[in-house]
Amino acid sequence: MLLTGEEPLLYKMKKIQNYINGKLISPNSNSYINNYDPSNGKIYSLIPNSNEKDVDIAVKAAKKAFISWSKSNKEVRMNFLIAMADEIEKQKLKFIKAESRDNGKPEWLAEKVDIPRSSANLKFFARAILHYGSEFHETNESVMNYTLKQPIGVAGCISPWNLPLYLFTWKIAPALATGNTVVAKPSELTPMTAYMLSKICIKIGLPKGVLNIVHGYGNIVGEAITKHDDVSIISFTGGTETGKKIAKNTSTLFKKTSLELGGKNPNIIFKDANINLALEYTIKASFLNQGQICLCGSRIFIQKKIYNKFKKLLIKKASALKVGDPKEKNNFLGAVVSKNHMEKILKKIKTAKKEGGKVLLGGTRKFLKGDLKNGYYINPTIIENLDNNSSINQEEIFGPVVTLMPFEDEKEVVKYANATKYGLSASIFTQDIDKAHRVSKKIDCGIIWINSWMIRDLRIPFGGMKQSGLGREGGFRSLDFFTETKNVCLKLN
Ligand code: TXE
Repeated sequence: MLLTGEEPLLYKMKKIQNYINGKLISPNSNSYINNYDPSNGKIYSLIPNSNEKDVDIAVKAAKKAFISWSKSNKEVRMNFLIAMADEIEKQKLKFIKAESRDNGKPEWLAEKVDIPRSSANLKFFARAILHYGSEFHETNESVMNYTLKQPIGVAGCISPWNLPLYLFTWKIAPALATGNTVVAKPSELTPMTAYMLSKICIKIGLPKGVLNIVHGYGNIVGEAITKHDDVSIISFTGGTETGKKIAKNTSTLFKKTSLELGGKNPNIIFKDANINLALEYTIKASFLNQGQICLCGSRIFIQKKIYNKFKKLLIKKASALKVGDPKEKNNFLGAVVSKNHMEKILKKIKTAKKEGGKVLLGGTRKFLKGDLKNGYYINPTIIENLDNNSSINQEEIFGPVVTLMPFEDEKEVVKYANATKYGLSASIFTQDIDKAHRVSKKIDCGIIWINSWMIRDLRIPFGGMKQSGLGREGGFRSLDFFTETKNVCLKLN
């Protein structure tokens, strides 16, 4: 819904601003989008409804800033990124509360994961740039080659709502560290912490135009960034359907593009697994962040011999999870990100039932009392009796909903695991290490965890196969992505 400026209550509300050319400014349209607090369904701030003109101004500023930023000493770039991270850490309480309010996630989760990872991303790439080398090839006694890794220009960084500042910094940090300038767009559902970061950039004196943050709708602002002639490189994380649209726009303009998209990840429990360990990780992989992580293990395959036992234990453990006020420490799940998203998840559960699914736990919206009565809460949901080919097992739900499926043996589970259009991640639980390696080799996905889930080392290649994405980021790969490779051949005469 757009705000026209007429509504008296909303008129006074906190307005987020774009950060362009070193300044906080209103959008060209002077219109705003309502920003909802998912915990209570109320509007609590306003987001710039920016358009192509705002993007163009931001790109021009970034293009100008590129002239000096691309030539700046890498220690200078490192120091700015570290200063950003230090400020996030200093203001961490404010950031934790803001992230939770904007997204609906529990505050304890923002404190444990989102905010520390955001500053860690900035520091990691700040330091990585100091250790980034390039290749040298000696062809023969008189011929040698050296490879330059040069900044490209203006990078477009488009990030989603599930891990807002975490994924925003995951993109802007390597882009800036390598000497590019950036036009970034956070999700219109969770713009607040990126806005707070823009204030930090002003505080630490980041040169104007180096980072620009344009808020607004994806199909307007996001699309304008991907289509702009002067944006040479795009890094995107979000849904597969959006990824397809972006790929269309960037491929005809030959822009370097990295896409981190959705997943329908298998979580495989063999009969010889350490059951307690498998249970502990399965609970997290199913319901952490309300199941809104691309790496969540939403298809749980359990070997037939332990199917009933594991199912019972999982239901018991999941039914003990509390859903409610994100501010409450004991709540494992908060609210899902938006009303639309909640309705989409509930609709998928309905479809699952129509397709013959038996709901073993949850399956419903949870209504809280008092001020939170209109919040977007969904009970942890476990469904069985669905074929791997059913739409529920093929489409990403991105909510606290998992399905259980029995399997006979290794061969069968590998077949099931690979039978989706996605290929992002998988978890394998077994105490037979040979089997774990064998199965890892056969599963078509970019990231595999053995006896664990979502342990992240920022140096590893991160990304998906098939429709889960294009390219890998992480460590020096991110620095490779944000640079152009140029070989220089020298012949000594
Ligand atoms: O994400 P979108 P949505 C999945 C999840 C979810 C589905 C849709 O299944 O239900 O995607 O979610 C910007 N050009 N994931 O619609 O649209 C948008 O403004 C350029 C998985 O909320 O992909 C936002 O900044 N940009 C996922 C970003 O893209 C566009 C995380 C992501 O939004 C655009 C989120 C366009 N045409 C959702 N349209 C993951 N893999 O982590 C939108 N955007």
